[in-house]
Amino acid sequence: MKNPELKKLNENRILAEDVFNGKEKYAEVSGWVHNSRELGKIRFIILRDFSGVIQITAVKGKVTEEIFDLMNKLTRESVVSVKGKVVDSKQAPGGKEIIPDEIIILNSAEDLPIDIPFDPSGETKTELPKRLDYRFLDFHRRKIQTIFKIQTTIATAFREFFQNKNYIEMQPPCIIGSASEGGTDLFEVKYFDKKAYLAQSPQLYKQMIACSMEKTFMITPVWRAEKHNTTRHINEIRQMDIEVAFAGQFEVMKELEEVVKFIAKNVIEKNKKELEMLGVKLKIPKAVYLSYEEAIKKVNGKPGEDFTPEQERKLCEKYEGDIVFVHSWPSSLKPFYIMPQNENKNSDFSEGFDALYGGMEISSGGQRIHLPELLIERIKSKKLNPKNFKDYIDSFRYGAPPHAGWSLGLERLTQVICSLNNIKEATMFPRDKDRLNP
Ligand code: AMO
Repeated sequence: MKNPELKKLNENRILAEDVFNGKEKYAEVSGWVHNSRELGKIRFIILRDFSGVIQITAVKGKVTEEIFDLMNKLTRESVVSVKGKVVDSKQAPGGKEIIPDEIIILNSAEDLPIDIPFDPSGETKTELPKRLDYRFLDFHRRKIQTIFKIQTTIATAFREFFQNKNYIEMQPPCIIGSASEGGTDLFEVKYFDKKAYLAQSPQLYKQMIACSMEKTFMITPVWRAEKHNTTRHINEIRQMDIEVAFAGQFEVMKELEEVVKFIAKNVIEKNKKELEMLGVKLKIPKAVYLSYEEAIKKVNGKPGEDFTPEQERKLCEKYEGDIVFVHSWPSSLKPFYIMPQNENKNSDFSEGFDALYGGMEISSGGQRIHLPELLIERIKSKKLNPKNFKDYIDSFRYGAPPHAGWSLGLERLTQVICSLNNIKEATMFPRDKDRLNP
C-alpha cells in the first residue's frame, strides 16, 4: 500500500467497537482474519482489531464475484481492510455486520506455527516456551492482549498516584559502575576500557535524589543475573520504586498500601471486561501488618531464616486477597543499606520490610542508612568492600536526611492481579536463563 492510500486508510478506518456504538451506515474497518466460514451461498469472515470483532458477510450474487471468491481464500490472521455497508443482523455477534464492497489484503498470513484459539478466552494447545518463541503471534490473542491492557492500567495508576502527591519522576541510569544490591548476580558489560554492569536496581541513585528532592518515584528496568528457573523469577524486571526523605519503614509501607489499593481500584473500574475474560474476581485489598517475628511463627518457620515460597503462600492464605506487610526483619537477611533497628548498630533487627500479596513477595524496602560511618560498618559486615561504594558513602557526608523507600515488581504485581501461573505471562518479552529472543 502506497503512502497516500495508507494515509487515507488511517484517516477513514474505524474500530469494530465504534461500528457497534456508532450510527455509521457505511464503514471501513481493518484488522486480522480471526475466523472464516461458509454456509451454502453465504461466506463469513470474523475480523478482529484491538477493540473487538465484527462479522463481514457476503451472499453470492449480492457482492461481486471477486469478493465472494476472496472471502474463502483468506488465511487465519491475514491482515485486511474492508469497506462496506453496515447492517443490523440478529445472528451477527454484537448485532451488526458489514456487507463488503471492497476487501484489500494487506498481508497474507502463512500457516500458523502456534495455536490461536477461536474463543477469545479459550486455552491454547501450545505450551508456553513455544508461545514465547512466537510471542509476536501470541499477542494476536485477545486473552494475552487483556493482560497488557491491565498492565497499562497498573503502570498508569502508579504514575498518577505519585504525580498527584508531587513526587519527582526519576530516570535512573541502567549502566552502573558497581553493585547496588551486594556483590553477586550482575551482568557485566564492556564500557569503553572499563568494566561496568547492568543495574540491579536504582537503589543508590534514588537515595541521592530523595536526599535532595525529597520524594521520587520511577518505573525502570533492572537486571538480575540469577540462574533461577521458577514461575516468579525473570532476569529483566520492571521495578516501580519510590524513595522518601524524612521517613521510616512504616511511613513508606503506608504509601505502598495506598498505591496498591489505588491500582486495584483503577483495574476494577477500567478493566471490568478484561477481568471477566481472565475469570478474575479482584477486590481492593486490606493491609495486614506483622513483625517478622510474628509472621515467621505463624508459618512455623525458623527464626532468622527467610520465608520459603511455601511459607509465603501459607501466610497469604491466612489473609486471602489482602497485602501482608512483614516489617522489622533480621539485619542478616536484608541488604547492607538497610538501617539497623532504631539506628542501633548492635541490633539484630532492621528497619526493613517485605510485602506479600497473592502468595508471594511483591515488594521490599525499608529505612536506609544515611550515616556514613554506620554504612561503612554494615558494608564490611556483609563482606563487601567500602572502597567500591566510595561515591555512594560520600554522598551522605554533605547533608543527608533520614530516608526510606521500596520497590514493587511490575511483572509480579501483574501476575498476582491477573492470577497468572507464570510471571513470563505477565512480561511482554521475558528474559530468562535460556531466552534472549524475541
Ligand atoms: P528486591 O531485590 O527485593 O529489592 O526487589 C524488589 C522487587 O522487585 C521484584 N523482583 C523480581 N521480580 C521478578 N524476578 C526477579 N528476579 C525479581 N527480583 C526482584 C519483586 C521484588 O519484591 N532495592 C531493593 C528495593 C528497595 O529497598 O527499595 C530491591 O531491589 O517484586
